[in-house]
Amino acid sequence: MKTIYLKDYKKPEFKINSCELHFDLFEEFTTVINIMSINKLEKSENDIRLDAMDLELIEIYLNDLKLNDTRYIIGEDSLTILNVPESFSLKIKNKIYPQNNTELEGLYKSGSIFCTQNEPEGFRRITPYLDRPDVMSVFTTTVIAQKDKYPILLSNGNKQNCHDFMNGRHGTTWHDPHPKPSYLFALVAGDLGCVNDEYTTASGEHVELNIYCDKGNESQCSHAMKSLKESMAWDEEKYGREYDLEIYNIVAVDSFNMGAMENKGLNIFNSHYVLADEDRATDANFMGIQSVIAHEYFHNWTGNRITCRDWFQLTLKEGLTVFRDQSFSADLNSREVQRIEDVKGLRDRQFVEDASPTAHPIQPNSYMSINNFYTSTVYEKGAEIIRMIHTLLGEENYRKATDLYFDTFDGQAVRTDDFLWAMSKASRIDLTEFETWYHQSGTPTLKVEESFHNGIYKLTLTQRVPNAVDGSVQKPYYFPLKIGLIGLTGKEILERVLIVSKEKEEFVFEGLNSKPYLSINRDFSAPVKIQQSTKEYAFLMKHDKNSFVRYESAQSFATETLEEMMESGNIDEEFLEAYGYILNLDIELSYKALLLELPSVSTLMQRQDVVDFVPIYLAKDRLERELAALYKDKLQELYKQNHKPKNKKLDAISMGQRAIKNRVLRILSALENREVIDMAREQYKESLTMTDRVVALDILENITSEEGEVALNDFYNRYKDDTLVMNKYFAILAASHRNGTLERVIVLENDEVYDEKVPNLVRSLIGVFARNYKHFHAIDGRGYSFVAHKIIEIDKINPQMASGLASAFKIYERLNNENKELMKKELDRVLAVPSLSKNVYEIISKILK
Ligand code: DPP
Ligand code: ZN
Repeated sequence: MKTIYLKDYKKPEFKINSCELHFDLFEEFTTVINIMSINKLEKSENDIRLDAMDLELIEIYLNDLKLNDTRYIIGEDSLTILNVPESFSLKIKNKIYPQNNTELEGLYKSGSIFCTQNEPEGFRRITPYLDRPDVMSVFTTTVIAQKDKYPILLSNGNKQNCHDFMNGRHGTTWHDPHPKPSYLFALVAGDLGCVNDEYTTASGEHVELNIYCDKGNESQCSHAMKSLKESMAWDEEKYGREYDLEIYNIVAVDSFNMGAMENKGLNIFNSHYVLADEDRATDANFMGIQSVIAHEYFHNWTGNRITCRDWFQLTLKEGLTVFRDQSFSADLNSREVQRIEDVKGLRDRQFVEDASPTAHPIQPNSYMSINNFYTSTVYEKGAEIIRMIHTLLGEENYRKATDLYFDTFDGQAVRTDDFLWAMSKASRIDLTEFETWYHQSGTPTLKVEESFHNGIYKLTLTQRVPNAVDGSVQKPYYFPLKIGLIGLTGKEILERVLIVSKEKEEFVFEGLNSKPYLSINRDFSAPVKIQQSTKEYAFLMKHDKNSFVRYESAQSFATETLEEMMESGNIDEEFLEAYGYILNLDIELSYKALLLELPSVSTLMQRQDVVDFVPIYLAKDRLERELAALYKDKLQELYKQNHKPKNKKLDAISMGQRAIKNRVLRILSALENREVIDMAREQYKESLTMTDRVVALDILENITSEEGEVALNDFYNRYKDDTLVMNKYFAILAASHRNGTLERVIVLENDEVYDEKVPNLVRSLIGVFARNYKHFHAIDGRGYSFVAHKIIEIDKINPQMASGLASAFKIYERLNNENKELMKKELDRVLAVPSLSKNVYEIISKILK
């Protein structure tokens, strides 16, 4: 399979000044007419090679003259027109089959709705084009369809006109004045419900806001609409960026490969990130909607107005936009909880990726399928890199620098280097050494050594940078490290941002009365692992004013306690005591819920040289039981204080109460006794929120068969007509630790609600099962075999979905021999499939290398 390299980048040879598209949508097929006005750029070839996938050509006209087939060549993924003049118009008519498109790239159908997904390379499945982000053009689009079935016809930009035709068909023309690359093109046609609102920009422009969804779901769009308006206001205030069209449309569809897509003026969303009410969505779902709505909106400037020169630059728009949406969520909600959640996500997914054979820099230098690079490295680690720049520059300089970035590059397709140029130029801070973060992979470890003599405290930091995947040695990083020093009584002595740039660094602090306590990597100022021999967790949990380090200390304490248990069987009494201390703290409840959470299996597994899951569970289960038994009364009291089953409000206090109460219930459930079963059963029955219901359901499923069954049946009957909610049902069953989980997953595949063509459902059932460490890695090998079989099957339907599932095997190299052997057999089997997609091939071949 072909590998594409950044070093081979060449500028486009042609410019597409305008692109006029006509879509005639029918039930069996769609015809597309594409009229482009094209100019040769300097040094252009005589032939123009357009990207085209599965092209069924009807006719081509060059400057109004029909071309015969000696004037063009149809290749496997291209259409080449021979001998074109300096400046010409090209009209191409072709036929496509959206109804049969299960890959969900290009134009396809989600249920009865026509919709598109063109990032990164879907547009070439619609019409021949220079389908690359650095070719930007002005689009005018006419969509024609049968009026009763598809009353709503949408595309990018502003609406120009509508026409009714004699035969029951109608058409709408849209014009987008902003030049854009083809990956931002979108089209929707359907019989949709709509929620309408408006927004007035800071400079007084009125914007019509619409959220479209399946009819009947309109009442579930209000949170998304509120989030959209909050995002628009935030971007004006924080970045000085206003919206730039008369209309902003969002459409929710059920079949969507990704979370959402920022098409200019016409965002298309996975309905998971739009639809919500308290009865159907959890608090986490509501937060997810707020952040994804914001993310796609923020792309209007960071992604659309300024886009990427090529796909190797993906983090230019994604890392920056994730940083922006994280900052937005922190401003609107709890800053401390937001930061911890972001770091948790980074460590559970990105750190794992960074330690695997698919590790790559945030700006990769090669790929087979660019679809495989929409990763947590490009997104979440990318956001950490922007956050470090923000820390290095400070708020004021950062704002000057983003202003300069927008002023300089508006309307262009640029590189991460251009972004760094603006950051550096406006702030006068040299970022040359910092650039390493863009080009290296793997997570560095920072070894911390301390000494204290005669009032002088010395901090010695040593960076360990892992080799790249190909074995090459990598350079030390340049980064900001925020630290605090705390006195014996718990009083803060100082807070500093240290600049670490060499492999080994020393920092000296003079005039201290005694050896201070070190609070390191405050707010997680750099995405590194800390290795420290002094253990001052209990002290920091009590006295550190930095909420992140307090959390981190609780996590590290629990992690090391569990590791000690795995090793010797002993439980550290001091940890149990510290846990009791947190239980009694009077702090924000969502934050408290995080402090009480034990480290994830993923966290513990990342620290093992050879991964072995069983001792991890056993230790975790045992520690939870100990804590539940020891603090039973306090836990029950906390539960009672905060269990408000009739309160479904979404304010911070109500959500905090639900968070702590459900955390407590989960801890108590380790006791697996009648009392806790009754508590969960009651909660399931009486609570008005989905947040409470799924926690109760999950607990019942995991600790009882009888009550679990009753609750699951009730849930099924209540929500079976709502596919979005049914994802939760599938996910709870697929994640279950009870015996027989695989058998039940296999039965569920035949459930009438389940559909292998819908990515959300596949992710909820198969994807969640592949992250069920207990059953996926079961040593009879059936978990591996099942998932491998599904990858082969789903690859034929939707390669992107299949390669997503293949990620579960990334842990291969680090497994114990027994599991490794079992996994290898399955990976070999997948790789031997003759028609394997490049998506799956790329992931599995890297894993096996
Ligand atoms: N560009 C999209 C997003 O991250 C993914 N298709 O928002
Ligand atoms: Zn994005």
